[in-house]
Amino acid sequence: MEKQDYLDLFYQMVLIRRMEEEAAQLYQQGKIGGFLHLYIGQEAVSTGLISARKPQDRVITAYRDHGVAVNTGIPARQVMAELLGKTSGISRGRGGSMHMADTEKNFWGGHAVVGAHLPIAAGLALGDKYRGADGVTICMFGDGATNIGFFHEAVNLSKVWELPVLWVCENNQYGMGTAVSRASAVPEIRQKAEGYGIPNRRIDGMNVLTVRETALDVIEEVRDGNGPYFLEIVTYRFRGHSMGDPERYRESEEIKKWQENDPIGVYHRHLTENNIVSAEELDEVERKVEVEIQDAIQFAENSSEPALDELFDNVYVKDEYVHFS
Ligand SMILES: Cc1ncc(C[n+]2csc(CCOP(=O)(O)OP(=O)(O)O)c2C)c(N)n1
Ligand SMILES: [Mg+2]
Repeated sequence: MEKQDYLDLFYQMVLIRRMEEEAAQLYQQGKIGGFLHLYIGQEAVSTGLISARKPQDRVITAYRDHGVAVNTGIPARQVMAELLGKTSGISRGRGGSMHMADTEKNFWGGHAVVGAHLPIAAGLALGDKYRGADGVTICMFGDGATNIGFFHEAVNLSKVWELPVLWVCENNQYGMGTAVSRASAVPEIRQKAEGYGIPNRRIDGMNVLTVRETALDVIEEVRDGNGPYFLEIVTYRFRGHSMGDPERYRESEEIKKWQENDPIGVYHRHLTENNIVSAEELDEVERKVEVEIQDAIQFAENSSEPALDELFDNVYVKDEYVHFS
């Protein structure tokens, strides 16, 4: 990695963190409607993972998707505008927090129904295999999603058909207020991949370089035609499940313990202690992010809302487009 690559990973993680801290404020002010699931604490997962993909590799995830949107190259302005439901947002203000997507960047969303995007991922991968394309579909989902039928159907079929898909479980220890130990029959989520004969690994998700290096390896393994691979990435969300979660299911001591391993702090120490970049250079990145975030908020606030007469656009297929014969 060049120095600029190291700085870029830091930039992306700080951008996600600051963007979401501001989003939380905007939510409190009533400027964001619907749900808001923050990714704070998990930034190293999508940043490391997506830094390892090639442009032909597809990315698809659940509703905790703001970080993934940034990592796939969607500007902070368009993410922020989408959160505020504005036409300048990446989904033209129709999707909001849970439905960011940009297929030109090979980012296939943002999905709100737990587990429902896993069969879609299998379908994307089947499409690539069928056409002889060399893309890998990277499908991210939570630990909770692995207890749902969609997961088992999609993961099973991916092995039967040897699909080019990288399954990535972000094990943040909880599905809403339910701890993994109360919902999963096996303590390590990766064990579920064993049942389907899929090679797998469980790794530390608080270290962006661990995630990146592992992803570089396994994405190429999938690309080489070896069928699916399963990664369990162990991480933690520092905030509630969504805004307004009273968090009665965990102790503040537990949160504090994980915060000692804040992925941004861990990476900052790694970079400075190994003299890869200086603390001043990292301060400079943080200043740059601050300007970008303030600009994104202004842009979002000043953008217009979708017009009322467009309410049903893109909802129903118009008659003239339907040709059954
Ligand atoms: C099919 C379905 N069932 C229930 C819900 C409600 N729900 C939303 S998020 C969630 C927990 C999912 O946990 P996990 O997959 O671990 O993701 P995390 O929120 O931790 O990122 C549930 C049960 C839903 N959205 N869809
Ligand atoms: Mg979870």
